[in-house]
This record gives sequence, C-alpha cells and structure tokens, in this order.
Amino acid sequence: MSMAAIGIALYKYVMKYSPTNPKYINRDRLVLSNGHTCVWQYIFMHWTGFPAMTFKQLKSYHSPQQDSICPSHPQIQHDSVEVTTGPLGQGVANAIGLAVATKHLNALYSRLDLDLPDNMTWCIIGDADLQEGFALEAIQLAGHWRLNNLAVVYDNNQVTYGCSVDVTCGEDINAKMSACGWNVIDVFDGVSNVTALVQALTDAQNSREQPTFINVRTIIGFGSAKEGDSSAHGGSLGE
Ligand SMILES: Cc1ncc(C[n+]2csc(CCOP(=O)(O)OP(=O)(O)O)c2C)c(N)n1
Repeated sequence: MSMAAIGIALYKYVMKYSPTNPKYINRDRLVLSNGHTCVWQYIFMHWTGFPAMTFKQLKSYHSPQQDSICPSHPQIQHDSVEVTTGPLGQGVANAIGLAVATKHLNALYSRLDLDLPDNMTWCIIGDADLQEGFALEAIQLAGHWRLNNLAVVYDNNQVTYGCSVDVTCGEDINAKMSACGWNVIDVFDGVSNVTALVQALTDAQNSREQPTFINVRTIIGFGSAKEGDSSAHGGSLGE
C-alpha cells in the first residue's frame, strides 16, 4: 500500500515491458528485493494485462492452492518475475548483476555500432534491504563501475518487522549512497505524488555516469487503520 504510487509511476509511465511478450530481450528488468511485498507486483501485473494474472489468481495469494502463481515471495518461473527474492538484500545484489550483464552485452554489440541493449534495471527495496551487508558490498561495486542503467527505489517507510528503523539504524543513507558514487534523488511525498516519482524515475533513466538511488518517503499500510505502524508489515489489516 505504501508503494502504490511507485507502482503507478513505474508501470504506467516509465518502465519498458510487454505483458503479451514478457521475455523480449530489451525489456527493463524489475527486481523486487523486498519480496514480501510481492502482492504489489501481482496487482500491477493484473492491471497491466499479464494474461495469467487473473483476478482469481490474485485471490490465491499466500494460499496453499496448487496452481497459484502468487506465492508469498516472487518466483522466477512466473512471467514478469526476473529474480526469485526473499532473503533481504539478495535482490539488490542480483539487480546489480543484471545491470552488469546488460553493460557487458552492450559493449559486445558496440563493435557493430549498436547501442543495444539499452534497458534499465529497477530494483525496489525496503529499509531492511539496506541493513544487509552483502547488499552494501554490491552497491559499492555498482557505484565504482558507474552502472547508470540501474536504479534502486527505496520504499523508505522507516518501519520494519516489529519495530521502527531508528531502534537499530541512524545513518545518513543519502550520504552513504553518495559516498559510494550514486546519484541520489529524494521524493518526499512517495504515497501520492506520482508526478514527482515519474520525474525521479526519468532522471534515473537519464543519468549519464552513475547508478541512481531514489529515496522515497512512504507510510507503511497507507490508507488502512494500521497506517504507520509495524503491525501493518505482515498481519491482517482487520476491518
Ligand atoms: C535476510 C533476511 N532476514 C530476515 C528476513 C525476514 N523479514 C522479512 S520482511 C522483514 C522486515 C522488512 O522490513 P522492511 O524492509 O522495512 O519492509 P516493510 O516492513 O517496510 O515492508 C524481515 C526481517 C528476510 N526476509 N531476510
């Protein structure tokens, strides 16, 4: 719910993808490192017309239904899921790997004077992805190698599983990302300002020299009775 506006900005205005030809080679890659929010991805797959993602399938989310394509973390065998995620931080490292692979292919094709592939890799993360050491190792490599075909979109709701972030973490994350060589963009109203989000995503696409970190301030459980509270993380929302 806190990422709904991010989804509209990405899926409606910026990301390059095809619901009817989901594996075409020059598509953008989307990696949901905070894989526990996969119902967000499933809903956008439904709205944008991925044929298999019917409303009936959406209702199978998190269920033991044998033919469900909506498991409680995204799995690569389903269309439009590029990477299976779940262990926090791992999607960040995988996304950086995808961006490296794209750069490598682009370098090979440049011998034929082709600037292809030229797709973006978008990686969505939550607070806890930034608390995993190996994500930070990959982040420093991405900055060092100037992977400008990569954007990390940070769902900064300052709430994790069971407590708020300030209990364990008080760093200046923007300064840290800048120090790692990233282009840093702030979006202060990430729950409703789609225009600002589209602008930030477009700026990331246009970055010439650096990967981009978009620090989006959001509110967990936005619109529900549990808005802003860590109980919105995984429990039922109630009435
Ligand atoms: C390496 C690892 N440790 C623990 C977990 C269990 N876990 C799932 S979600 C979560 C907290 C996520 O917090 P945040 O990234 O802020 O997401 P939000 O609550 O905002 O959705 C934890 C600890 C995990 N998935 N991976």
